[in-house]
Amino acid sequence: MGILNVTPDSFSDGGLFLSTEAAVSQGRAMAAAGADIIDVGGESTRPGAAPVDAATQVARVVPVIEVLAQALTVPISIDTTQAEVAIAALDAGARIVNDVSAGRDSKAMLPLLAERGAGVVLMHMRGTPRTMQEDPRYDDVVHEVTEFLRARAECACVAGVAPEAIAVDPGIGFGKTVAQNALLLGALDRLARLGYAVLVGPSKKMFLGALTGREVGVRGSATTAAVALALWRGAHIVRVHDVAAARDAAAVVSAVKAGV
Ligand code: PMM
Repeated sequence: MGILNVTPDSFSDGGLFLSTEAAVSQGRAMAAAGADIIDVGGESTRPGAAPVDAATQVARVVPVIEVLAQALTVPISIDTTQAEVAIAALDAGARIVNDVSAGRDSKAMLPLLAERGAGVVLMHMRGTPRTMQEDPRYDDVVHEVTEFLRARAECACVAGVAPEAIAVDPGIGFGKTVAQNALLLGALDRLARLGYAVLVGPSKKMFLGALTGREVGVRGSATTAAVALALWRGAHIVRVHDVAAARDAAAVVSAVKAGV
């Protein structure tokens, strides 16, 4: 899954793809590099970020999705927690909703996904982007995140979403310490045992900066290492800025997996 943030303030690519032309060209480039999904977002969820209203998100993402959905064969996902934005994105040609609130922000979200037959990513987050990094505590982070995702996936199924349309995501960086992020990456096999597709998004995140001492622009190698470990541990989808590097990591992991 290639990341396409049509935002002025995302932590890594904020402001780079704010014009429709720049965003479309980046979407095409990621598909050419081997992305299987393009994830378009109009709201930054970096720590401390303020919410962006639905109309602003729609104005940012819909023109980009309209062009990419016509131009590409790979599905487009919309990174939003707002049902209003999801409707506009699905109408424009998106087929998956990446909801970092796991259907908790908008009551209308899960019924909408069921009605439209859309795919969905349900992500774990502690608090909100504004507050989530204020002293996150868990007794057993892997257990708590897994049980949260089990419950949210069950809610989605009760609302009528097909189990095979669901991916669950531990939410790397969303209300977790460096150690908690590392524990979750190492335990993706436990998440996979829930029976849903597993998605993970470590790309260039702060915990990789903490582990390597590197600024956001030079976290590529650390990201590739995290991607390889995630795939080895059973992730089915990795959400990344650098699609070519993730593809290379996936090729190596697949070959090694085939041999064991
Ligand atoms: N991370 C960001 C935004 N959306 N969605 C999912 N499902 N998983 C993530 O880890 C995730 C996400 C963080 O911001 P970015 O778009 O700048 O990477």
